Amino acid sequence: HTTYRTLDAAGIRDLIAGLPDIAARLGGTVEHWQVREVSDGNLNNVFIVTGHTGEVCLKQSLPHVRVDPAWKMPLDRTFFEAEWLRAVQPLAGALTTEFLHFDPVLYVLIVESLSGHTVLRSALMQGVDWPGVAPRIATFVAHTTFGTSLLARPFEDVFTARGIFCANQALTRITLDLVLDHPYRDHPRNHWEEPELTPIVLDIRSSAATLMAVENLRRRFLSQPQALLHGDLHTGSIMSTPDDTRVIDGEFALYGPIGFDCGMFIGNLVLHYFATPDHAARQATLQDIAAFWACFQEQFLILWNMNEAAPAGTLRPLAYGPAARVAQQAFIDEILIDTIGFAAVEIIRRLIGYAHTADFDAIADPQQRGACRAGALAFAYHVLEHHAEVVTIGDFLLNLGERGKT
Ligand code: SR1
Ligand code: MG
Repeated sequence: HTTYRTLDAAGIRDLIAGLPDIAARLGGTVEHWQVREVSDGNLNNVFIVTGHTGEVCLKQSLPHVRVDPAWKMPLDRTFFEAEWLRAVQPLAGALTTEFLHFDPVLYVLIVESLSGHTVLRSALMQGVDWPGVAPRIATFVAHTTFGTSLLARPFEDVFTARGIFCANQALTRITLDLVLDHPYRDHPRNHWEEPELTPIVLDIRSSAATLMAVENLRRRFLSQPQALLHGDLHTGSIMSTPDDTRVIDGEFALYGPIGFDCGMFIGNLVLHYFATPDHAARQATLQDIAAFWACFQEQFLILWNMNEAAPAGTLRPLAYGPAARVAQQAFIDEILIDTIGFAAVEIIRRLIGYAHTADFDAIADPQQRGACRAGALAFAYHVLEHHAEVVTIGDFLLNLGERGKT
């Protein structure tokens, strides 16, 4: 293939017919391969290709945002997703999908298919209670962030990786604008249905404390390259069964503050919390958030203290004992402060920005839907307004639990 073209089913069969390993995985002959489009996200075309003995998932970048052809976009996002998968797979193992192939002309990425799994957001909306998911995501974030940081790698390796992901500028720009800028000003890409959100939006935009918290978060987003992040770790980027959880869609990967990935995940659990009137489901979500944070910090610290395993040239601990533990905990506490801030901006942008989520769509009554969305927005506003104060995950959950009662 010498030039890019957007593939249809015939083009996909043709491409795979020329890839012996993938063709063998599918089994049978090319004319029997079934190609089913399952595009769901905002950016790319996604297909499941099924053969006699196997199945793969094929993703192709478009020269524009999939849901808005007028919004032009470079094609390179599947390249960054392929690089992200190659970087995190040795660290996360079966917590992500198997990389199979990348075509640098067609910008096609082929990965293991997960057709037996459900997108976590949809599963949560169907009312599942899968307590294993949050600890697995915590394991994923702890291992991938620690393992790509200066704590685990010589700076030469980290700087090289940063050089690759620094070029993921189109998608970093999307995050900066859609998550950390547009919701805080009058911008044509913002939208919301319910009038009860409007006074809260106006309060947010006129609160100096809130706006300064957002300014601080966006400086940190761009200037704290602590580790390789997934960059878009919402519940639509996770596929799961009760026992097996995979993180997918790493196209927004960048080096950034570790709390960004933690915050995106927690922010989306909070959206689910407010979208679920059921008391037991809300309690389960509070437990998921608590379990995520406890598991993340425990595993990150275990990895940090496995000094013998760290290769020479990394920032291995020089000091041991209680004072060193206090310093490590201070690093974790800083991640928590980022996490809580990024969770709040994620909640806000999903309610009043460009890209909303489906969580609240299940509420049929418009008044109840509006009240639930307003509850989530008011909570995120409160979190940002008080972001300069010292926070613990306990305070965050207590506040969430109190607001969830109304
Ligand atoms: C134009 S892309 C909008 C959103 O979809 C992606 O999944 C990211 O969350 C992005 O912010
Ligand atoms: Mg995505």
